Formats: sequence, C-alpha cells, structure tokens
Amino acid sequence: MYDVKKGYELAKEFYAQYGIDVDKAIEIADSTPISMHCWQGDDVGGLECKEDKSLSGGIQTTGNYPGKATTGAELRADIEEAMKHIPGELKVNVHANYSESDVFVDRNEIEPKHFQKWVDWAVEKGLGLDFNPTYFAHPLSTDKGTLSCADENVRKFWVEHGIRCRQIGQYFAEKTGKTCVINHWTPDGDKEVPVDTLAPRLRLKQSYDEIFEATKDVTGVMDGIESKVFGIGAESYTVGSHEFCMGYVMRANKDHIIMTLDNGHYHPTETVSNKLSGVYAFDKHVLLHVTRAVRWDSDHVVGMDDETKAIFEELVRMGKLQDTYVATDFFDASINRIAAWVIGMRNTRKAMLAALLQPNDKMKEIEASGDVTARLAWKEEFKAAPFSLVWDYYCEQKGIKKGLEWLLEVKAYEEKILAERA
Ligand code: RNT
Ligand code: ZN
Repeated sequence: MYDVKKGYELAKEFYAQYGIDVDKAIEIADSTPISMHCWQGDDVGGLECKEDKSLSGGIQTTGNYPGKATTGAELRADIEEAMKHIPGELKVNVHANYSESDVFVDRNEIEPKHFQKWVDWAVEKGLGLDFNPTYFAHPLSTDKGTLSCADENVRKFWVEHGIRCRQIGQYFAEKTGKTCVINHWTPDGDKEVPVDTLAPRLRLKQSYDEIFEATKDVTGVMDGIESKVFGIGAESYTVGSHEFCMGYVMRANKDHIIMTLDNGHYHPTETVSNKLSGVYAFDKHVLLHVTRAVRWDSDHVVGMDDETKAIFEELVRMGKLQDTYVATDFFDASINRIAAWVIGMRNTRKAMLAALLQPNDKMKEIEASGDVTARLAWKEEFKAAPFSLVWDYYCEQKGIKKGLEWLLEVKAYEEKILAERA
C-alpha cells in the first residue's frame, strides 16, 4: 500500500512544471461518456428466443471461457459488476439481437417493447442507451448480402429492420433523456472481387436512403455509418467500404448521419488516429469504435497501446473530444468476460486521461514557431510522465478500486456467481 494522495501531489507538481492542470484533466476525462458494448458479456450471442446463436458475417469470437451470461438478467448483472470497476460517465450499447421476448420476434418485427427490460434498467441506473441494428447472425444474412442484396424480399426485410431500429433508438432517447447513438454496419461483401462492384453499392445506398426517408421524423438519435476493409469469407470486396461510407455521410449532409471509425477496420498500416482530422475537416461528429486489432479485425480487448493513445491525443489536440461519440467494440471469449470489459474500458478511459495530461497548447505553439526539434522532444517527454499516480488517485476519489485491486473482486464474483452457471 502506498500513499495515493502523496503520489498525486507529487504528480501534480510534475505536471504543473508544464502548465498542466491535473484536476481539470480528471474532470474532463471523468465526464466524457464511453458507451460500453453489451456484447462482450456473451460473445455477441444475443437474447433472441431461438436455439441457434451462431455468428456470421465475418464476426467471430474465439475461446470458451466458462460462465458466460445466457439471460438478460445475467448479462445486466455482469455489466453492473464490470461497471463497479470502471470510473467515469458510461452508457450501454445494445445490439438489436438483444431483444427480449417469450416468443421469437424476427428482426423485421422488433419494437420498443422488446427492449423494455433494458430501458427500465437503464433508467433506474441513470444510464444512457445506444443501439445497433443486427444485420448478421440470421438466416437472411448470407453471402448474398443484406441491405445490398439483389433479392428484393431480402433487401426489404433488412430495410424494415433498419427502420425499426431507428424507432427504437428514439424510444431509448425519450426514456433515458440522452441521445441514442445508432451504429449501422452491414457485413455485405464477396469472397472474390465481383464483376459488377457498383450494383451492390447502389443498392446499399438505396437501402440507407429508404431507412432514413421512412424515419425522417425520428428525433434524439445519431446515426453512425461504419465501413470495413474486409471480413472472413468476404476477403476481396466489402460493399460498405471506407470510400462508400464516407461518401454516403458527406453526401447526406445531415447533422445526424456521421462516420463511424473502428480502428480494426483498415489495412494494418492505416490508422484511425491519422483519419480523424480528415473527417473533422468536413463534419461535426464522429462515432468511434475502440478495439484492438491483432493482425486483422480480431476485436481483442482494448489495450493502452500506441494507437489507442494516439487516437485520444488527436481528439484532445483538435478540441474534438466532446464532439466524438466514444464506444468500445471487442469480444474476447478466452478470458473472464467481466475482466475483459474492465480492462478494455479502463484502458479507453486511461488513454483519454493521458491525452489530457499533456501540454497540448504549448506543443502547438512550439510547432507554429517552426521548432520541429523541440516538437519531437516535447512529444516524447510525456510518454514517461507519472500518469498512474494520477489514475490511482482519480479511481480512489470515485470510490473505484485502484491498480489491480479490482481483479480480486472480479475473481470473487467469478467464484460465487459465474461458477454456478451451467
Ligand atoms: C464488425 C463491426 C461492428 C460489430 C458490432 C458487433 O466488424 O465492428 O461494429 O463489431 O456491431
Ligand atoms: Zn465496430
């Protein structure tokens, strides 16, 4: 046990040398919402009343760690357990396949009432809710596509799903009093480069147009359009490519239609940190999917790695942190799933706080003066700053276990609760 207060005081003096206000940084990091994805808790299985929970659309979880949630009640209890160990403002991100009903309700039939348990729980906890249409893990989601399918019956089925999701999003916003951020992602693509690459993209465009037109009176929601480079089984061609999605968002020119940037969705040497200002040059908001891609879009638990830190440095330096909807998106089935949430969510918040604990204005001044030598020296210096002394203090102030103390509690929960699950 060390003296956390003393550590914080010392760190405060360190940062003050560079004109950094530690308390202000803590306040900003603490109040910036992070949307915690529900799907880490059950390997994206969902709560629909059906036997087959197998995934499709290139989304894969690996691992078979025992104790995963199999009911809505278990999943929400696990989310609550994880949240005990995650400081700062949180929202919960629900996918459409997490509808709850005694009988099977298909994706083109879902209504707000099928998410009532999520809503009642979120309202009771004071949490905001975000939402996602689920265009995968369904008999009508095949290698022929969903929103871009040439079969009109299939395409219309999924358009109806998108329409219903926007209506449900409005319901979430009305009940929670907080904006509902909806993310639209389709797995549509092809194993080989098709001869006609344009037609599927025109159909995807048409489908999004139809969804937004049919729900143009919906309020209280934001709509992120998420691109991807490739998925397993669709390696050669993705209908909703980066160019397609960016084109769609910019052309739509509507405040609620924005880009979703997932940092697992680009070629390995491309980075989201390097894309953000390009998008912000043209738009007011971005939806961020924070993940960790190991060699491909593997959706490992978020690490406090260079790219995660660089993303938040960019957002802070541009003054766009508050304009960015931050959401996590990973699913690791090989470790305790609650620990996975805690580690990934804490790392996301840590990267945010670390970016705020830098002399960003001073570094901008140095750059503007043309002193590129000093610029590099300053940028590098803060990589070894006493960040964890501030982090531990922040956690303690919030009544959250600091350091690795949380792990003992998650292990105790595993022994008591998870071990009892079939
Ligand atoms: C898939 C996308 C998408 C999903 C979630 C479950 O590659 O990243 O965001 O991970 O909708
Ligand atoms: Zn994503």
